[in-house]
Amino acid sequence: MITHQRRNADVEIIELKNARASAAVSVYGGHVLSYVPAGGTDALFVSEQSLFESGKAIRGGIPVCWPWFGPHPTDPSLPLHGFVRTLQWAVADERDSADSSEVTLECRSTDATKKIWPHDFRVTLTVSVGTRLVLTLETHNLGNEPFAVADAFHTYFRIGDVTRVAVSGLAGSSYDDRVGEPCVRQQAGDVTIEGETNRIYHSATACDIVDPSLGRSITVSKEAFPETVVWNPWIERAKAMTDFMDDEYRTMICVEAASVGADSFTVKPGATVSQRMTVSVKPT
Ligand code: TA6
Repeated sequence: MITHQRRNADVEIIELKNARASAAVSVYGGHVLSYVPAGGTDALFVSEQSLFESGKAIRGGIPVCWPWFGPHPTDPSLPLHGFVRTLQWAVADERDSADSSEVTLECRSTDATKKIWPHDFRVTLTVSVGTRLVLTLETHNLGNEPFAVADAFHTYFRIGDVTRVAVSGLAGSSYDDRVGEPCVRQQAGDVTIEGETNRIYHSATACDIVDPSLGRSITVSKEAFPETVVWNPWIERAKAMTDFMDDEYRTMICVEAASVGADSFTVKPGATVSQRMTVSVKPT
């Protein structure tokens, strides 16, 4: 079943529900807010203090960072993580069956987007909800010039206690450490969180978020995303964020499917690039 509701004047929510799972997707931002496998609890975290208003990014769920990740490479006055997470998207298609529900959202270039990024594009996000949550992002170049894109599904996962979680799958990978002086390090063993963490792993391997407090393991796999970003703001940065509660750093971890830095990609005129992230949850 697929139903539409309005949270407020800016934010329309699509609820998808079938025998396998339920989910909620905001048309504003093209943003997945919730994924609950049947009999389980939400795999995604959304801050209780998140704003749901035009011009502000939703804090939690799955923000789409596009067409750049982090600060704009040359103009720091432009928004962090690109601009599609604060655009109104449109519903392009919906499909529903007993075991799977799917919605496709799209956003296109407008005069306003061309003022900050001078390209003609169409981006589609297909959210497929069933035994797994599958997000497919397609970047279409509708213009006459190639353009470069860096992007990410900046996924906030709900966890029981960040100090007890281990992220496996990244051992041996090198990463850019973004806390303190930027440097490159090598991951030894599982990733555990003991302080502010902001790392870009050069690894496309699937990761497991092993969470003994909630008794589950969440697998994140990706196609055409060469990097995995792991982020937790920890105590001081959590306090500094006005749309995030001081103690919420304990119950979230971002494990992001990303294509950034040297792995930004070029889309030729008329071409489409497709990328995918799959999330599955199993009890442990
Ligand atoms: O992915 C990690 C990161 O780039 C951090 O540097 C951090 O600030 C975060 O994303 C959240 O960014 P936002 O713009 O949503 O506050």
